[in-house]
Parts: sequence; C-alpha cells; structure tokens
Amino acid sequence: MDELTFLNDRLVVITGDITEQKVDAIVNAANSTLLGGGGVDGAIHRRGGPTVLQECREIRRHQYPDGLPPGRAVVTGGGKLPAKHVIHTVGPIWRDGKHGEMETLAEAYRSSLNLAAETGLGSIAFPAISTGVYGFPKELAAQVAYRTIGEHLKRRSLPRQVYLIFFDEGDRRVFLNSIKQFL
Ligand code: AR6
Repeated sequence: MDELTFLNDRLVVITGDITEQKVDAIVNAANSTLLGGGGVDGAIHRRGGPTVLQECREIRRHQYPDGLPPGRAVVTGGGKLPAKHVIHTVGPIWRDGKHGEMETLAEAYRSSLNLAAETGLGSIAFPAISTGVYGFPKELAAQVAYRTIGEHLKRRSLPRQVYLIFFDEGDRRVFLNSIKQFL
C-alpha cells in the first residue's frame, strides 16, 4: 500500500482497517454512551474484547455519568487490539452545518491529540470521524481534520506520528482532493 505523507512527514494517510494498526493509540469514533455501536466502534469493541468495554463503563460511572459529550475524549487500554490504547471520542451528528458541527469535529480531533500528548503517546491513528453513520460530508471533514492536526503538530512534539486511516481507496482519494488547497 502506497503511503502519502504530509506536515513534515508527521502525518501519514493510508487505506486500511483501524483495528489492525500497531500504534500507541487508535481513535474510536464512539457515541456518548461509550458502550459500543456499529462501524468503527463495533469493530474496535469486537477486536478489543471485554476489557475495553469494562474500562468504558468505569469512565461512565466515575467521570461521565451522563455520557461523553461530543468533542471530548477519554483513553482506555487496547485490550486484545494491536494498539496499546484506545482514545474514545464523539464526533458531531451532521444536521445542516449550522449547528457547530465543524467546530465540534475539530474539537474531537484536538481533544484526542491533546490526550495522546498528555498520556505520552508517540503515535496515533484516526478514522474519518463522523463521516459514516453521523453523516458529516467527507470533503468538509477532510479539511477540518487536516487543519486541526496541522495546528496541533505545529505546537506540540507528541504524538510524533499521526495516521489517518481510510476504509477504502475512494475515501482516501476524496480526502486527498479536499486538502489540495492547503498544500
Ligand atoms: N477501519 C477504518 N475505518 C472504518 C472502519 C474500520 N474498521 N469501519 C468503518 N470505517 P462510523 P461515525 C469508516 O459510522 O460517523 C457508531 O455506531 C467509515 O467508512 O464508524 O463517527 C458509533 O457507536 C466512515 O468513513 O463513525 C456511533 O453511534 C468512518 O470510518 C456512530 O457510529 C466513520 O464511520 C458514530 O458515527
């Protein structure tokens, strides 16, 4: 699989399955319950096993009894995943773009990156948060992701390496076309 790198080689854009990434943390496109769902969330919990869900339940009990608000992030172990940790974040549900969706998506990336840095993690892999069940337009999501990751990497040395994982080549191509204006 050919790799494409940006932002001084600190951002790598690839096609693949997020659950197979051997990194310090993969990011889960979760929902506020933190108790699982479909898409990336379902795949991560299936492969990660019961300890990931147990830790999510603990986080709910102690930190977020009403659920994790969109834009925030929390960290658990990776269970049986090749990744050491899972950073769970909640993206916005797309309505019409006039309900702060862009800012909330940026916040989800920002919170995940800050949490990775604070946890001392060197590498992190993101899926295309909110672009599945939550219906966020892929072109716009690409621009928000690229800009937000770029701003973080300018300020902080951790994580050293960020991966964006697209499920298929078509989605990766949409991303690459959407960020051309920033290159
Ligand atoms: N690896 C990489 N990317 C994937 C994978 C995978 N294994 N599976 C799906 N994608 P989604 P959301 C892509 O729906 O939009 C869940 O039910 C997919 O093609 O997983 O943030 C949660 O519990 C899409 O481009 O997340 C929430 O309720 C992107 O990942 C809700 O869905 C995100 O799709 C969150 O919706």
